[in-house]
Amino acid sequence: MKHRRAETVLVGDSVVMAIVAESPATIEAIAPRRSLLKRRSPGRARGERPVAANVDQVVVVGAALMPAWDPYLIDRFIAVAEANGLPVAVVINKADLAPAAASLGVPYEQAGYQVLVTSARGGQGIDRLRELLEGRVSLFTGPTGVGKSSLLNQLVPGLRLRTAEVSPRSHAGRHTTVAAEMHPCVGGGFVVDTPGLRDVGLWGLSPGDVADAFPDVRRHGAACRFDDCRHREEPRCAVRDAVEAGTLAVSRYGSYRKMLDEAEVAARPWA
Ligand SMILES: Nc1nc2c(ncn2[C@@H]2O[C@H](COP(=O)(O)OP(=O)(O)OP(=O)(O)O)[C@@H](O)[C@H]2O)c(=O)[nH]1
Ligand SMILES: [Mg+2]
Ligand SMILES: [Zn+2]
Repeated sequence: MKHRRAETVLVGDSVVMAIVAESPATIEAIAPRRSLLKRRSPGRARGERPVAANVDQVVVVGAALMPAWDPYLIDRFIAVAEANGLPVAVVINKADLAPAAASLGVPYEQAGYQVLVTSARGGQGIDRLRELLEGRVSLFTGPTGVGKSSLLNQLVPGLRLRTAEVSPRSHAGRHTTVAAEMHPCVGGGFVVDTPGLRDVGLWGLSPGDVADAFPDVRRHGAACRFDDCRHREEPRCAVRDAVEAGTLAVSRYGSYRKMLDEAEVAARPWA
């Protein structure tokens, strides 16, 4: 396929292989994909980068501490999965370092996401996480150094993915995982470990796509006065009301506004 410059084979693809006697096996075709996760290439303004095929759900992992929980970054990871049409679960790892870790999950629970509080060190939440993964293809994503590989090492007996201490000075991760890799789970299903990112691009989501990538904003927005309300300064905006009432987290609303601004700038023809 490489010689024919056909489509790139991705982690998670089912392929047709030709195995002829002693010669090396070759991939002849890629089976139709039931899903495709892609995001923007770092640096390149509008290039898309496919990450994995046939993923059933995206598990967005953050650390309660070291590195500190970053709601905006987490919301961006969630939005990329939503924009790819994939279900999302949120994991708050390193709970052993932060007694109040569970409170970080409130904005996502309000949004309707399943939230798991875990510790790859102490073992907290690992059984529930294993249940979440059973029988499905799950992709772990999130910032670098939050413990994605460490969690997978706890979940899958015999797996020894490389992990590394976060920098003691900056508390930042070190980009230890360098490529997406898929591994079988015990209860059936597969997990895909991916390299952590410092940021994740939105690859030219239109402003309308941004609203769609925030199911909680969309849900509250159904009651806005104007059908085309973008939930900024418009009168009788049900989304702003929800923020005021505490049913939509300020952080979620702030992330939506920032990403909407970004999408509008990117959509300008001269940008
Ligand atoms: N205290 C504590 N440390 C953890 C936990 N999970 C992971 N760590 C540590 O955090 C550091 C980073 O863990 P990794 O598993 O390499 O993180 P990662 O998310 O895979 O990072 P990248 O591959 O760079 O994306 C390692 O030193 C782990 O031992 C946890 O639950 N509690
Ligand atoms: Mg890793
Ligand atoms: Zn509105």
